[in-house]
Amino acid sequence: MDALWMPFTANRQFKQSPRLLEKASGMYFTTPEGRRVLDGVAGLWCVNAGHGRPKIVDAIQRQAAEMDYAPPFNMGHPKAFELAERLVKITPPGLDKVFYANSGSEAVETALKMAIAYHRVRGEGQRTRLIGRERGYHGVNFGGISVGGIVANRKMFGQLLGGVDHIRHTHDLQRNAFSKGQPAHGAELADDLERLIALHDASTIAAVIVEPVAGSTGVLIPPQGYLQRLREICDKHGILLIFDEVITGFGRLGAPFAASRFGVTPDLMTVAKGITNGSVPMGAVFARSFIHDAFMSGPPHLIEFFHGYTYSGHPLACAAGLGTLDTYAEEDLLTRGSRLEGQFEAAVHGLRELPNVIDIRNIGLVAGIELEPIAGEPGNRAFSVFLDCWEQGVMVRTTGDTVALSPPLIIEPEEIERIVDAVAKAIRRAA
Ligand code: PXG
Ligand code: PLP
Repeated sequence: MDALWMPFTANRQFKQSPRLLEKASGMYFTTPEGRRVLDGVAGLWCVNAGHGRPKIVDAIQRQAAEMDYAPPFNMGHPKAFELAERLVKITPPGLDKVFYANSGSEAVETALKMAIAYHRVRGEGQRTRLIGRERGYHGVNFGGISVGGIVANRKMFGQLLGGVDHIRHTHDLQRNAFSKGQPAHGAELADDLERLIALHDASTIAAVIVEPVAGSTGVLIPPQGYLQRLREICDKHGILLIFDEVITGFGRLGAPFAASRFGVTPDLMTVAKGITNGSVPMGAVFARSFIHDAFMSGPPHLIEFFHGYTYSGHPLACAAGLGTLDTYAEEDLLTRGSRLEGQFEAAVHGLRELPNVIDIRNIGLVAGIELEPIAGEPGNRAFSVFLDCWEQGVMVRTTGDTVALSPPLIIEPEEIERIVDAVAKAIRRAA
């Protein structure tokens, strides 16, 4: 195991008692020892249609045999266009243009650059400042960690991007603990953007980026009216609003996108993960036409946007994306979460009386169960819940002292009960 330096992992601890996964089908992983593990997190919030779906597998296999690779600059291949057409049919109206990347992190970098360049092509080149939010996660590249607000992801890496500021996060245990769905309090926290506008002046600000529901930081649901208010403030000041929907996209909230669920349309939207059901790396930025069109003003033979990746719109990813959209459509998966939400909500809120549970948050098919940290050992209580669940054959995710659930959208009611039961047993044992 020596050669591999594992990402976001306590390498030495892992290598002492490795947790290996070898196969996956439907709701289950199988370990090399043949143990089945129920997937309570859709892999890493990405396998929304469950594992090993035949249409996706088949599409990837056929594409690999037919054409492995095609250069994306000054060339095209039919599936890249076809997938873009299919995608804009399910995005909220107005988000009509697709730019491909290969991960959520790359989608974020792409969106941030697009926002700054957009202002510049329309003659407002002084609008370069980017605003993120405390506790935000926007991937791990320099732009993403600069606008991100998770200290461990930032503090080791120097000065980061200049000209970045952050609005306050919306987590408020005092007023909102154990809210079901969107919490009642905190819409006014969006006004924190006005504070930064007063400090920096709107004429210097290119864009604001937020996760509509913050995932990695522990599942923070936006207070009622909060996103609407952010939208209004951005509109008032000519600032672009970017929703990072890498987790919330593709059905997680019981609607195709968070923007659809909350009725707030951003100017740019980043996605990844569920776009190919986690099967082949892919990310994308959806842009409103006015942003795209602003770039199309110079001489037509010149490149309009100096940006792109060797693997933008990779044929295997596009094929996987098409197979994924077919699978979502055939099984109505992009709205299935709304039909299961009631049962899921009741099940997770059933954990409320267990020891050390200080908050439960849920929306669609995502939930966070926040535990009181062990004094002096932040994260350890939740991590022991994770290990205990793993022993019980259930995979959950932890972030800080929050246990996160975000199962594949094909989940059945009995499987919801089984996951929540395992978490309940583990929380009792972690007391
Ligand atoms: N934005 C958001 C909102 C994300 O959730 C990314 C960007 C980056 O995507 P890539 O594909 O570059 O990883 C993400 C990814 C966790 C966890 O601990 C969450 C993510 C990634 C890794 C771990 O919950 N989300
Ligand atoms: N580094 C070097 C030396 C390269 O030539 C390239 C791409 O051509 C890159 C980095 C970027 O790689 P990618 O396009 O896969 O992001």
